[in-house]
This record gives sequence, structure tokens and C-alpha cells, in this order.
Amino acid sequence: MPATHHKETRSQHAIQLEDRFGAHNYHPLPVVLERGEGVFLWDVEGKRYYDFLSAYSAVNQGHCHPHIIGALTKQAGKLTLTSRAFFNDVLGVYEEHVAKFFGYDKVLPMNTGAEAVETALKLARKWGYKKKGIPRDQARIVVCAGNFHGRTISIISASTDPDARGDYGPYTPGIDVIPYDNIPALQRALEHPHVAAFLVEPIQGEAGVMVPRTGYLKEAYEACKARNVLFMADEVQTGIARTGKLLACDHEGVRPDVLILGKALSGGVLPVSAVLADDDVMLTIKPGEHGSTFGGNPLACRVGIAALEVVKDEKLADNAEHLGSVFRAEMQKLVKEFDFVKLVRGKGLLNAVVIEPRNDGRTAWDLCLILAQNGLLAKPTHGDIIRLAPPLVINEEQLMACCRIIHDSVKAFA
Ligand code: IF1
Repeated sequence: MPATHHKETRSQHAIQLEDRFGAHNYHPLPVVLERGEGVFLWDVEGKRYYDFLSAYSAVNQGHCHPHIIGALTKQAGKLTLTSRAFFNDVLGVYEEHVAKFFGYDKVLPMNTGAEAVETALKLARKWGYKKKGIPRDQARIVVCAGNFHGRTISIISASTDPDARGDYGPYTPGIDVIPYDNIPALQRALEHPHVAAFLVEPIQGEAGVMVPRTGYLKEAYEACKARNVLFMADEVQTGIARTGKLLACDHEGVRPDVLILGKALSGGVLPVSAVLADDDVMLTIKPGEHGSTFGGNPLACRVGIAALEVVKDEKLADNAEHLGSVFRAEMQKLVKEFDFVKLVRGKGLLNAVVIEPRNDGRTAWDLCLILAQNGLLAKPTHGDIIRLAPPLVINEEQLMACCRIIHDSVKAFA
């Protein structure tokens, strides 16, 4: 090695490659990961971390869960993709499994969360014209300020986040934005006769784990029913046991007319998303009117079945419910001890703490760097909020160890 050439660490090399050859559409923490198992991640230098992001709630079942990886590898050598031009021996089995698991007539299989949200938007418009009698091209969709539903042009047309929507116009028309957690605003928006659907996150993840008041989802659902409007729940992040129930809507006994799933539907192994609805909605889309090359591929189906089996067999919702309460109680102690830890909020194991920027300009980002040094990975959202969401397979001993890491890191940050 020439003397002038610094011994470049493997991390530095990986970061430089991404910088040189990759689009700069993210600003990651300076951690280069190489291996994951359960609640743990290891970087290329062999340092171990607790994962408190869970790939934004895609890895609820823990990294590389053996049951899911087993299903993946077994199918991978047999048949990975047929396209929907033909039938195969896996898709129907998967559709029955998912439809019965969540209690709907039918499933429309897609890949990413955004594709599932786009599918739901198309389904709402199709139903609006075919069943509600909305005049052609006049259908409206109501969404909430602070939403995050994905990154496509139509979805960011509904966004109120300048970073998500800036300089991407012209925007998709027919979208009405109302304040989140505000029933009168929803009722006013639903007075418009051409509203086909209300699209809402039961908890707004990206906005900083905004939990609406108890009763909001139920009252919103009833307001939609009173106006023959579809209630569409985006449970891409809040679903699959993350908030302490199978679905966040289950906390209020709300059964969405259209249910949107993604992320942990595959346990973070590969992209698997889905839209669930009953026949009167789902069958408004006829053969040839929607599709996807990889949607419902045999590999994704086997992974999806295994991922849901883990949720059930390992009682992940109950674990998230119990440990979520333990976690918020521990974080509440930080709120009392440190004046810049403003509050903790969340449900199940989807939580966030709000960190007031220090007067020397240090922010939640700097605290996340200290957390990483202390072996816990988390990432701030919107500057001062740190989402804290470990895989749902975490046990109480591990959770308490993480609470100690968080306490020590906040103390060092102070
Ligand atoms: C990014 C946020 C989280 C989602 C909800 C649909 C989607 C997402 C409620 C789309 C995706 C991801 C996307 C990722 C970061 C992450 C995220 F910060 F962007 F907003 F989780 F909060 N509905 N969320 O949370 O699913 O197409 O990505 O599979 O884009 O930076 P996708």
C-alpha cells in the first residue's frame, strides 16, 4: 500500500462508493451494515447494534428470521416468477392465507407500499365511478396534512411536506387536504358529493408518530359511511402487529373498507405489499385494468405466508403491546430527568421522543450519532423527533438494555 494512501476503513470505502456511484437521495447515518439477525445489526467493522428503526417497521419479525429465510430459499430454487399471464400453485394459497388472516373477501398483490397506495387510489376512483355514480374524472380523494403514503407523483401530490413534493409539479388533481385528527374538517370535506375515499394513516409515522385522540378513527369511519365514502387505512407502517394489535385500526374496532399493507408483510426480506377489500369494491377492477410484473410472484407469496406465520406463532402483537408500555414508562423517566427531552408518544413498539435542539445548535441527529456509538441505531425525522421502533421480537431484557443505552446517550448529549 503506497505510504500516502491512508488505510481506508471498509466503512469509508463503502460510503465513498455510494457517494461516487449512487444518487444522493438520502443522507444516511455514517454506519455501514453488513449482517442482521433478530434485533441486532453488525457493521463492517464488526460492531454490534440494536436496530431501533427496523427499516421503518419492515423488519417487525427481526432480521433474517429463519422461518422466513427458509421459505425464501425453498421457493427460490423452484420458481420465482411466472407473471400473471399464467396461474401458479402459490398465488391462490397466499391470497387465501392473507384474505382470511385479515378478514377480507379479496387481496390485490403488489410490491412496494407506494404501489399498494396507488392501487388503492385507483380502486377508489373506479368504485366511485362504477358504484357511487360520481361523474367521470370528477372523483375526489381526501387526505390528511402531515401524511406520508409514498414517493410517486400522485402520492406526493397529496403531501404537505415540501421536501417530499417540492419541484415535482404539475400535481395530480382531485385531492383535498384536511387537518389530521379533526372530525369537523373531515365532515366538511365529505359534504362534496364527488368524494370517493378518505385515505388516512391510523398513526402518522413520518410526521413523528402522531397518535390521534382515541375515537378519531371510529368517528372518521362513521363519517365516511354516512356519506358513502370509502375509508382507506394506510397500515404500511402501523400494520402487522407494530402498534400492539394486528392492525392499528383494531385498537378502535374499525374495519377499513380498503386496507393497505406493505413493509413487514414480508418481514423485510423482499418487497411485498397488498390491498385488501370486499367484493363490492375489489371487483370494480376488471381483468386487464390493473397489474404488476412482480405483484404476487411465487417467491413473495411464500415469504409473505411465512412472515404472517411468525407474527401469529410468536404473538408479536402481544409482545409489542406489553413492551411498548414498559418502553414508554422508561422514556417518561427521561422526560422528567432532562428538560430537552420534551415528550414520548406512540403505541405498541412504534414510539418517538421529541428532542429540543440545544442552544449550541446540536440536534436529534447528534444524539443519534451518540446512540450509534453506544450500539443503538435510530434516525431522526423532521429535525427534532427520534423514532424508536425495534423489531417486535425484542425481549424485555434486551429492551431494558436499550433503555440504559438511550439514558446514557441522552446524558452524554446533555
Ligand atoms: C422513504 C418515511 C416512514 C409509509 C406509509 C406508504 C409508504 C411508507 C405509512 C410507502 C414508506 C418509508 C419510505 C422511506 C422511509 C419510510 C418512511 F420516512 F418516508 F415516511 F416509514 F415513515 N405508507 N415509508 O411509511 O412504502 O413505497 O416505501 O414501500 O421513502 O424515505 P414504500
